[in-house]
Amino acid sequence: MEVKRTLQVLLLALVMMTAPAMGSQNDVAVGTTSTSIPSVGPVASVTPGICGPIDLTIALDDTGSMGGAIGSIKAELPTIISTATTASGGDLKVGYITFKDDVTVHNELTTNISAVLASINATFASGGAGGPEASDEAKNTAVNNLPAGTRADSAGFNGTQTGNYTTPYRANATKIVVLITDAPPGGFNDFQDLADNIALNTTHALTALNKSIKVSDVFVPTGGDYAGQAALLASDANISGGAFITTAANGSGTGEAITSIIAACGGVVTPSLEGRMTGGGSVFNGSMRVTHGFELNCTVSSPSNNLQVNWGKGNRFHLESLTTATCSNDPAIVPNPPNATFDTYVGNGTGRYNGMPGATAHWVFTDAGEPGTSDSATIHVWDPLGGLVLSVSGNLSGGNHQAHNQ
Ligand SMILES: [Ca+2]
Ligand SMILES: [Ca+2]
Ligand SMILES: [Ca+2]
Repeated sequence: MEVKRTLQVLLLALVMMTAPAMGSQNDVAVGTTSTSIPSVGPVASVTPGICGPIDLTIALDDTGSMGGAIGSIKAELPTIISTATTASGGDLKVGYITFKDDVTVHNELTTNISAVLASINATFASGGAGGPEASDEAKNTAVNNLPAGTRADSAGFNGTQTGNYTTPYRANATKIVVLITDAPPGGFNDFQDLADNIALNTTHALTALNKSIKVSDVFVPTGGDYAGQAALLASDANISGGAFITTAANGSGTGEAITSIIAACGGVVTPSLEGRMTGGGSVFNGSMRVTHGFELNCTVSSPSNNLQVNWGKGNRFHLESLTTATCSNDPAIVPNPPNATFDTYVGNGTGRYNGMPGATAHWVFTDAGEPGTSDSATIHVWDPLGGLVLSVSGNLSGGNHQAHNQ
């Protein structure tokens, strides 16, 4: 906030220099000077140029339930753009895509920000038919720079993208995609096929990771988390290093979420700390006990990573490959930190679900000291077809997590 204050002081000084001297009683001139302030734009609390050049894609669910979120974005637009302009050092391109059960490109990545603003301000919530929306295909368009036309989605159902999105991201740019939705992914057929889940949080997420595009997901729980979409979106964001943000159910905070993602150059900027976490225990999903045991390094390339999860009537996940690992210190967790410089482990990996290869998992383990009753575990497991087969979160009921620096 110190930067913001400094900029405000500078702005004030500028106004003072250009304004007539105080006490000149020239009210008209002073008034004219005052009304010129908004044309400068809101002062963003980011360091100028901190992200380098930015290529930003906004992919927005504009179906009937999204009215509150769309209103929030329109209200926040000046701040969103001023933040992006400041963070990019004035080297900004923005693209704009909307989706229902199809995909519409309004603006390819462009420096013509006014045109993008006009498109967003002309957006209104309508349609969408059933709950699922084509967020996975909008992400496909954004990450793979797809041309207009009819194509098959990941489940084999044909649908339409209107407008090209073929202007590539610049090699030297910080590449950011922000996806905003309240719905589970549906591809083009208005049905949440398992392949749609895989497309959203695995296929396109890994493509984004490979292309250094940070995909952040903003979840607007207008109808709650009725189809596991929050976990799908969270896992998707985590894979490419983006942020996952849940807004209020009425959509307020959506615009601010976009601003905060841009101010962080696309999402998570905290580098992973060194170390490893070990332990295990039980958490409950209703009356179902979920047990886990692990030894996980904070570096993906480390050799000896293992994680085993068991639940229900003989269900199990066995980690085979660690995809991402982030160790960080959460100031809200005490002791702060425990006997290590971090207390939180966020990971993604692939492995076997009930013996079948190709399953994926996302987890967050925390260590809040000894004994382990304040430690927590959040675990999501998807089967090889992308179906969510486990979603559990809570404090340990028996067991312990321990963070180590070595
Ligand atoms: Ca739909
Ligand atoms: Ca579908
Ligand atoms: Ca512990």
